[in-house]
Amino acid sequence: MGLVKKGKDLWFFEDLYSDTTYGFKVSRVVVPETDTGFQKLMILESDRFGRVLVLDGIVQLTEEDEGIYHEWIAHWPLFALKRPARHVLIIGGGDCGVAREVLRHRSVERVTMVEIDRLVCDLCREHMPSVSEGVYDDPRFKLIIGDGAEVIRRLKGQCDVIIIDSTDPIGPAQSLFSTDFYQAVYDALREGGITIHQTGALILQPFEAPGSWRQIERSFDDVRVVQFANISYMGGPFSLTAGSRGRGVFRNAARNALKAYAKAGFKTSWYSPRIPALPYPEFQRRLETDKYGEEIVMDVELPGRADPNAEKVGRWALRTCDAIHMKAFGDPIVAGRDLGEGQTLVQYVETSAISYRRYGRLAALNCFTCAALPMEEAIRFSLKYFHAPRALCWYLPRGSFAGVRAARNNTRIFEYGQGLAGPAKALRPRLVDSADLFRRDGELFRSCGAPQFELIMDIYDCDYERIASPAAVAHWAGDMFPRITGLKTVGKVDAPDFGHAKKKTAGPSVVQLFKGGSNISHYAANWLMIVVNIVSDKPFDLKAAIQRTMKYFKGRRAICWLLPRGISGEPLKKIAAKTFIFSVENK
Ligand code: AG3
Repeated sequence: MGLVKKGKDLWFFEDLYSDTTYGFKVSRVVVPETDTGFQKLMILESDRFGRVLVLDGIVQLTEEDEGIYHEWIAHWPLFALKRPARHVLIIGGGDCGVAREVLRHRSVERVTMVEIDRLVCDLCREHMPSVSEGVYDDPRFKLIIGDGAEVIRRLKGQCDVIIIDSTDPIGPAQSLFSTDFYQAVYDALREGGITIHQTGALILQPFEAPGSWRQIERSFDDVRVVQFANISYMGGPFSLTAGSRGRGVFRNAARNALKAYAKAGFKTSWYSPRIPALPYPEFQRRLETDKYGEEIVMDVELPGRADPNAEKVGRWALRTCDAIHMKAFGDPIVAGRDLGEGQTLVQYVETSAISYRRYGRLAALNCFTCAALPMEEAIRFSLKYFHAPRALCWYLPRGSFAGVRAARNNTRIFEYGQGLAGPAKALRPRLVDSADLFRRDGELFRSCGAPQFELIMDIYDCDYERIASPAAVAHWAGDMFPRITGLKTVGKVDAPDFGHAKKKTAGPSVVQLFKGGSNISHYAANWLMIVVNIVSDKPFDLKAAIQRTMKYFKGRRAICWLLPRGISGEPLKKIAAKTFIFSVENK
């Protein structure tokens, strides 16, 4: 929206979110929107907030409250240190608000600021002089106009604190939210050093802080989130995510801060070592949340003789979305109009998918959501829709960070329907050693009497660039995987862009149909994870399929399930005995 006329008045409305915004009355346009070559810059004036810096339609600071953000992002890490900082690196921060606060620390001998966009520096200096007050005259300050992601690679073990004062992970700052960049930041810190990065509004940008948390956790020895609220960044609680080089650094942070602040020789307006700035417990829980999503897998017996056609199944998928409060994305992908034996229908939902396939009188249904899944509602709805008396169900915690044992204990195998005990009497899958399983996979496929198998893989610690690229995932699903397994593809690989990749959250989905099966994957770029479901009516080399997939995505470990699908009328115990869970390490 940007600038909007309201009667005689001019208003500004922020462009960050597509479905919510905030605005203020503008008394003067100080710098009209200018394309800097990196982004669109505008400086406005308002009676209430003073001058306001806007980049790409998003408010970066207002004179009224800039101190809140700048004090917290600068003083929290600087006072947390065990020994006072001497060299501080700032990435971004062209308005110089962070540099101003850092330079108040007498111990600091050198502040290097790497800003990519010279115009941000120049225009802020000219039109918001109070923000950079004193900075340019301080001999300890050095400005480099350049790409922080490149400059950082030349520094090794030199910085005490690295502050990343960037815009959001859209536009020029995108590379500053990647695993490679965070690794370079780690390498540039000295032992005991701290980095801190702005990671968005905790409610309105729910994946940003958890995403950076996961990535920082990968390279750093410890992670913390600092929470504050200001006016400039709409949405209440806002986050800074910090990483330490060295283990006990944050443990002593609060004590160090009290002592160092008392000796600092200056007072702050917004920061105080007495305010712990911990995230609300719900946010902390979400940061440490141990799973990416949930899935309910159902085999239901279809009554009567008529087989549901694609329209009918398509409606089931859409109405399942309603039942579990999910949005459907795009049209269903169908292997054939008549949806004959073994042919698949896939409906994308917000970041995952719902799928259907029929074998004889059994419909094999999967319902995966990356949020919490109202499991019983999903099952009850499907039974009703297909007039099925009962379902054999597997409930799977997907992308569980807690390890294979916890994943096993949280997996449930049960029968659902009239007079059945349901999840209350659930069984667990068999935890097996992957090497054993790989040795006898051929025999497993043959002897278990299932028309199909489902291999489910949650692969962790993948390479960011690989899983963030829909083309790279499509290459694996459409070419590599069929080549490794010999499974026959039906149609082309489908890698739609629903805008998830841009949000870098629970990422895009990719589907490749097979003859008698499918490969459906979802990837969570920020969580460095890819979650995959492969269904096949033909045996294939499990070891090669899993290990080469892991190698392709450079994943370090995987939790996998193997489910027999389409078995009718066997006791639950037998089904559970044929359901395996195992972990695979990539050495
Ligand atoms: N940089 C952080 C701006 C964050 C805006 N994002 C948001 N509201 N979600 C500010 C630069 C100030 N030096």
